[in-house]
Amino acid sequence: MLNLTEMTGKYIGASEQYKDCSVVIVGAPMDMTVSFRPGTRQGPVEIREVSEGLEEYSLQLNLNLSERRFYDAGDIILPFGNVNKCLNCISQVIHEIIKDKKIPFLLGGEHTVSLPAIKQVYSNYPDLAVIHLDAHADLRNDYLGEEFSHAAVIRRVAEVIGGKNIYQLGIRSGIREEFQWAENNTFIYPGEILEPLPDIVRNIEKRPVYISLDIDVVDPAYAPGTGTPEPGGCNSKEIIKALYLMKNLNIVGMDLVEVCPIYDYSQRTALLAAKLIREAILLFG
Ligand SMILES: [Mn+2]
Repeated sequence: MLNLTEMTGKYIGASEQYKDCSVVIVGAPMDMTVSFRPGTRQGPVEIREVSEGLEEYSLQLNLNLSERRFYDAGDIILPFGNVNKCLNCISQVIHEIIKDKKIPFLLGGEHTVSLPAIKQVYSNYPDLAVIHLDAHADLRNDYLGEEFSHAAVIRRVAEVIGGKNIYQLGIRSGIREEFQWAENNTFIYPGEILEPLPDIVRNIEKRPVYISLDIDVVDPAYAPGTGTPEPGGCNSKEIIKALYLMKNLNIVGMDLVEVCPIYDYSQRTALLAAKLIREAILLFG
């Protein structure tokens, strides 16, 4: 049974039993390589806390969390200061969840935490496709010489799973080289999330799919609590709808990263994240 840290608050409606659950929520409170404003290590705790403010029932889906069995394993204990060791710790936990034939829902933390998670999921599902929702391309070769950085995470993922298995949506920020690289190496849809999704879903509906959702894909007006906000994004309703458009996909893993509570005075970012997790549990659990 996976029980990583003692927790005061779990995600709303989480089961006490690991064994029978289909989805396992786990936090990766890492924020060491961020390029602008740190603080995402508090993200997982905050998302759980505000989840208490949500109903367990989703009107749009006509489903209740009590109709799904999911477990909240707490946060992974990370040796801060050593990026490689942190990524290894995350890798081991995701490995365990996958081995138990469950779907990991990883809460960041910075986006770098997606790399070990996707690698582990990919090792079990070699036909994996990744849907990457983000304001930033995250395709830099390195950031200030560091190859393991939240600004380079999708480039690292592409090196493992092949860029043509990655669909990048909502992207509106990066350096020219990233977009040139994306042209030839990934499927990128700058600035758009809803328009390209139906076609993408049709293309990958027979494959296992991992969703990597950087909360900064949403406009800072709706999600100000993040380390690298970028104006010009989608609204809350649109990002929720994006999940609904993916309802027929075989989701085998997901992460939601970059929620940064110290810039989230109204808690609206964490609340949006908590709602996205609820809908994802109901859709994919
Ligand atoms: Mn990102």
